[in-house]
Amino acid sequence: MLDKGPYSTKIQGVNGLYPYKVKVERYLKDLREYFLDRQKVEEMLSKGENPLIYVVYEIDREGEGEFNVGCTIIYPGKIGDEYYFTKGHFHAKEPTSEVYVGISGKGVILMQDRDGRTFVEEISQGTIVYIPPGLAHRSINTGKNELVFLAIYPSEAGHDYETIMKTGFAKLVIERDGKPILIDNPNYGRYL
Ligand code: M6P
Ligand code: ZN
Repeated sequence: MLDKGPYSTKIQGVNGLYPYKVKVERYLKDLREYFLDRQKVEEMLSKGENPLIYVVYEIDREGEGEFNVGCTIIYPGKIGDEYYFTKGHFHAKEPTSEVYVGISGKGVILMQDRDGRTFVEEISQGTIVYIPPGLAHRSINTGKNELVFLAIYPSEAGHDYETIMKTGFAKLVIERDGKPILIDNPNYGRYL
């Protein structure tokens, strides 16, 4: 029933959606190239520390005009001063947008265009964030609890992870004096 025709599902807070079709777990090991302090990441991994960073529960669809619906849970935590985040991606099919709805916790949606121009929106319970076509997007948990949000996007959008993996985001969200701030990424574009 989740593959075709109407369905309904329920938001389960930190347990995502039920029913759902796909569950994706991302551990530190899956994000080893993404954090600024790579040395710290390698140190942790070599000690057998491989925390779960985020989980996505999704109902994906196939076919023209369909939407994918997903719920992402990002755990609270930092690598050095850098808050836990999602990988971030452009859509493979450029003219597609996405809508996020904040369920609980607090965080930041970092967006950027292909020239590295940055846009930031805060998210918490009840916030709707619209991500227009052409912007890469990453979600960052700046709070002390899980950040939970819903995502709705065209099922033909696709995920282009490679561009972001190579260049990084132009800005990073780190903690300073107990608060989140945006800084320039010293490594931005390094792998171009
Ligand atoms: C949201 C949506 C999904 C995405 C997920 C995790 O739920 O944007 O498409 O997969 O966040 O983000 P990422 O794929 O960048 O790791
Ligand atoms: Zn997306």
